[in-house]
Formats: sequence, structure tokens, C-alpha cells
Amino acid sequence: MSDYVADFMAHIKAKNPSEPEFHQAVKEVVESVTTVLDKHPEYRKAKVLERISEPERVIMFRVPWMDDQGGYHVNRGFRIEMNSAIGPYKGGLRLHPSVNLGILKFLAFEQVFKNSLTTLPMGGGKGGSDFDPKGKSDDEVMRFCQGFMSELYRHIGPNTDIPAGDIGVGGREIGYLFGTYKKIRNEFTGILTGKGLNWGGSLIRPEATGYGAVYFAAEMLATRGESLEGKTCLVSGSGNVAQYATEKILDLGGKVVTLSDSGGYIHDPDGVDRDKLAFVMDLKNVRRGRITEYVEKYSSATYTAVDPGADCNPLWDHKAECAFPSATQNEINVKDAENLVNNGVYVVSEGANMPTVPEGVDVFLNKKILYGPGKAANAGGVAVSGLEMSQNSMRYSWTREEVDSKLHGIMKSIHKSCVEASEKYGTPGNYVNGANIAGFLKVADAMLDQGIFG
Ligand code: NDP
Ligand code: 2IT
Repeated sequence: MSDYVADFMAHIKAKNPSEPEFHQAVKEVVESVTTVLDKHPEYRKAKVLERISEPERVIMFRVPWMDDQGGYHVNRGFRIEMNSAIGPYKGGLRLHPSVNLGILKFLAFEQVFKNSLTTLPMGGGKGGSDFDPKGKSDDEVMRFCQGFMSELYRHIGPNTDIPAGDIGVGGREIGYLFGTYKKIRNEFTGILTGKGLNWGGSLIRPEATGYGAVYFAAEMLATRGESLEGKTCLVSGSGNVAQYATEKILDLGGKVVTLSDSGGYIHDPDGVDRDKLAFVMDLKNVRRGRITEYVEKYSSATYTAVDPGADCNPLWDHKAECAFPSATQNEINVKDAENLVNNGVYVVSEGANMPTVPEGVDVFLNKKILYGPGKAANAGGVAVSGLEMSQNSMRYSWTREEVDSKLHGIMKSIHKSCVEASEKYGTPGNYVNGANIAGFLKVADAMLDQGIFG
């Protein structure tokens, strides 16, 4: 680690104690952009890195809600408004018991660079709560969302901050949040993305993150004259991103042999075909069940419970060519990364945000595999959110084909930006540096243009 990075990180850690995920995300970007700062002293002079790693605003609030038995509960709500240099704050809301300030700051920080890569005018933000939607009734989730929005509405607006979904927030939650905003403000506006199709949502938004991660993998493979046809793929998660990554892998002729949830994973050597995927979608989205039910229905598959404290996750220890981690942060540790490459995996396209620990990323970079980091590979979701905002502003909607083709074009453009930036700054083939540098430059230049408040 250079002295500059070490000093910078000491300052970040002192100022933001007990936020390891935030430190991890910042360190990766600082390491990547050091060469840019060396070439362009104007960024150092204007303290762009110091400013970019300090949220413009952090909102923390109480969310009281009542359960079906009349019992009172209180959770903590957050919105991190990280950076608005290139557009209004934009980013998802996460509902998961692990949510805390540091996790949301890491996600908001990543979002700034990701949104910059999309080519669309969106700043970065993230929010959520430590509320656990698992096991709650629809009414309880609705009352929680109403409580959450009854505070959040003061801070957001269609030209200020536009939230969307993330872990634990899908169409159902966006509906309850939207209804509450509309009631309080008496205003029908594109305040959230991921809306239902008949009340302002965009076609392809549910599919966009998973499809985008697969388009990104296809672009990386194309640099070697290859495609996804016939490739065996490991997918983790079984939520929104994992489901549509699986669908697009099937479209492009690949085979998905794993899916997971926080309890464990299924391995189906015959592959998850379209019927099995439809079963998983119903299981997870409608019945809100567990992935273990897959093996009760399909005898070709086995289920393995995963101990989060174990030294590796057996999901990543199967023969395959491609991996699409699509569950959560730091789900691939260094041993998992070694297992992946030893099993023949040479394409990793991250549907999740920061799913690989830094030492695992080093394994991928040292082996020179095709490694697409989350902020590039999963940018398709927020990109179509940006397209949803455009359609809302126009009071218009594009067809499925139009949105999919724009998404595909954006993923190609992100891939190209990463390749070009990594080459220009001396690390060809390193998509981590490419994504960080390309994402950084656009935001940093906007901050310079706008002066000290930019
Ligand atoms: P969902 O809530 O739809 O699904 C999350 C999946 O990951 C579930 O299968 C869940 O299992 C599993 N999971 C969640 N937390 C953990 C954990 N701590 N350990 C193991 N498994 C876990 O979320 P999404 O599919 O939307 O999000 C998945 C990832 O993709 C996240 O990293 C998110 O930030 C990222 N992402 C999402 C985008 C979007 O548009 N939705 C856009 C870009 C990135 P279980 O059911 O047991 O909780
Ligand atoms: O991490 C992400 O990019 C998201 N959860 C999607 C954000 C959005 O505004 O669509």
C-alpha cells in the first residue's frame, strides 16, 4: 500500500469508526485512482477524494410500526445522500436486519461511481432499515413502509433524491412506499423507481440488474472471441438479481447449476431450466418460501445448508466456467475465490454489490480472469431506473424491446469505458481499475466545475 493510500485510509477510519464495509469500498477506489491523482494534481488540490468520501447528508430516523397483534416496534431508518455532482441522489433501499450506517455508506459510495458509469445523469445515494421483512405479513410490511415514508418524504423529491429497491425491497414494498408518498404530498410523481407497470413503472426494470450482469459477462467473453453458449454458471442468491441473471443466461445458451438463499444452496447438475426458474420465482416472490423446497420438487438437485462462519462456501466449489454472485456483500472470501479459479471459473460478473472480499479480488486479478466488479456489472438496474425517470418526465413509456436495447447499449458502453480507462492508466484487462477510474473522472470533473460546493 502506498503512503498516500495508507494516510488517506487512516483518516477515513478515524473519522468513520466501526464501518468496515465503508472502509473496504473506499480503499479500493483510492487505490485505483492514485495514478489519476498523480497525473492530475488539480483533483488533490481541490480535495476531491476527501469530499467524495464524505456524504453530502446522512439522515437517520426512528420508524415505529405496529404488528398484527397490536404490538409496538421500532426500527432505525436511514438515507445516505452521498453525492449530487452529476444528478439527483439515486439508489436503492435495503430492508435487512444487518443494515447499519456503515453498510449503507459503502453502498451509497459504490452507487456514486456506478451511476456515473451508466452515462445517465444520476448522483449517488442509498437507504434502508434494519427491519426484517422475513416472516412478516403483508399488512405488517405495509405499516412499516408507511412509517418509513412518513419521515423519508421530507428529504426526497423527483429532482432531489429518488430511491428504488435493493435487498428486501421489491415491487410490493415500492407500492406501499409510493402510496404513502402520494398521500402525504398529494402528488403523483416519479419519486421511486421499480414502480408497477400500470402506475409509472418501466418495462424491464425488474429484469435489468440480472440481465445487465449477463450482458456484461458476454461483453467480457467477447474480448476473447467467446460467448455464454454452453457455459456452466454458478449463481448465488435466488432473489431479484439471481432470478433474472438465470433467465438471461438461459436466453444466451448457458446452464445455471446453483442458486441459494441465506440458509444454503441448491446444486442441480441438470441445470435450472425455464420451468424450474418459474417455480423459483413463484417460491421466492409469491410464496416467500425457502430455496430448500427446490429439492423437494426436483430430485436432480441437492441442498446443502451453509454455515456463514465456515472457512468457505461450498457453492463456489463446483466445476464451472462462469460465476454470478448475486446475494450480498463479501459472500466470496479468499478461499472461495481460490476454489472458483481451481474449478475452472474464468468469468466472474458481480450481480451483487461488493460480493468479493479484497483478497479474493486479488486472486481474480492475479489469475487474469475476466472479473467484472459490481459497480460495473450490476449497473443495469440503476440504468433502467434512470430510463424509468426519463419516461416519467416525458409522461411516456417505451416498449420492452426499446428498454432492453437501451440497457444492452448501456452495458456495452460501461464495458468499453472500463476497458479504455484501464488501458489508459496502465492496467489493461483490470476492470476494477477501469470502473473506478472511469466512474471517478466524470464525478470529479463535475465537482471541479461546480466549485467547493460541487
Ligand atoms: P433480494 O432481496 O431480491 O434477494 C436477495 C437474495 O440474497 C436472497 O436470495 C437472499 O436470501 C440472499 N441474501 C441476502 N442477504 C444474505 C446474506 N446476508 N447471506 C446470504 N444470502 C443473503 O435482493 P436483490 O436480488 O435485489 O439483491 C441482491 C444483491 O444485488 C444485493 O447485493 C444488492 O445490493 C445487489 N443489487 C441489486 C439491484 C437491484 O436492482 N435489485 C441492483 C444492483 C445490485 P434470503 O431470501 O434468505 O434473505
Ligand atoms: O445497488 C443498486 O444499484 C440498486 N439497488 C438499484 C438502485 C436504483 O436506483 O435502481
